[in-house]
Amino acid sequence: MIPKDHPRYRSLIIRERIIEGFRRGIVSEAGLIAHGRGECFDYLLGEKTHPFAEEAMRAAVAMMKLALRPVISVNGNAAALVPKELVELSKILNAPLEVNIFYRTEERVQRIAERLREHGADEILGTDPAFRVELENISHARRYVDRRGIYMADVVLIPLEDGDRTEKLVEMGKKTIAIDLNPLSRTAQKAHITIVDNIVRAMPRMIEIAKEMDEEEAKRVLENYDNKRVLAEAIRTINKRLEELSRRIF
Ligand code: PTJ
Repeated sequence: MIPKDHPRYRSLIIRERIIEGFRRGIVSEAGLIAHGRGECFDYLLGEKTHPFAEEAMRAAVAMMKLALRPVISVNGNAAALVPKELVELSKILNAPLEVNIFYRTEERVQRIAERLREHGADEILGTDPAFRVELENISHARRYVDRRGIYMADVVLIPLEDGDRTEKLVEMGKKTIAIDLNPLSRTAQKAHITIVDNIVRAMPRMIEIAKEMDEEEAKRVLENYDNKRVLAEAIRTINKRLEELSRRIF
């Protein structure tokens, strides 16, 4: 039990969710490590949503609203941290959820799907071998995608994705939207839209934005969006924060 007055209460509660997800067979071993990396970048960002992330979230929602076949890719960490929000965003944006994991076991695919169902998901892609397609030139398990989902999608939301797959999706002509706390990761750099924020803060905010934004606004938002500028702003923000913190010491 984490005491509420602990200075790092919120971060520790989120960490507990990942550990619980690991115990329930939803999160992979590597998912625990990935979470630690995320925590570190979140610390550098001051554990809050910055204007550059808000801007990227608005562009992300706009892109999904205007898409013909948007899909939300779900891995172990995302399912452990924000299952309810994934289901809600999927329904608002009419974007199916597809379980797509890096460290693939059939059991974990089913556990993740079960968790999404517990939170109200009706249809979940990526679980039925009959619809499985193999992407070429990609060696690990994320080469498997669902024919009705990512394979056909024009826009894919990829929270906490690995670099190889992001590159592959971009190469296939898909618009990709990453949620990644590390603005230097290959995924962050390769995606068309990069939300440098914690998924636990980003998803609820994206739901709010999705409820408010109409098509006209979506078009305007996308026209003015520049991911390179947003990424550079994220890196500069970390840099400024570190300088400030170091000055406080000496
Ligand atoms: O469930 P699986 O098998 O698909 O595996 C999922 C992981 C996350 C293990 C897999 O996709 C992986 O290895 O990813 P990477 O390459 O470690 O990248 C994960 C990225 O997510 C890193 O850049 C982290 O900084 C970032 N990250 C971690 N936690 C969060 C996060 N970004 C946003 N919100 C978080 N809570």
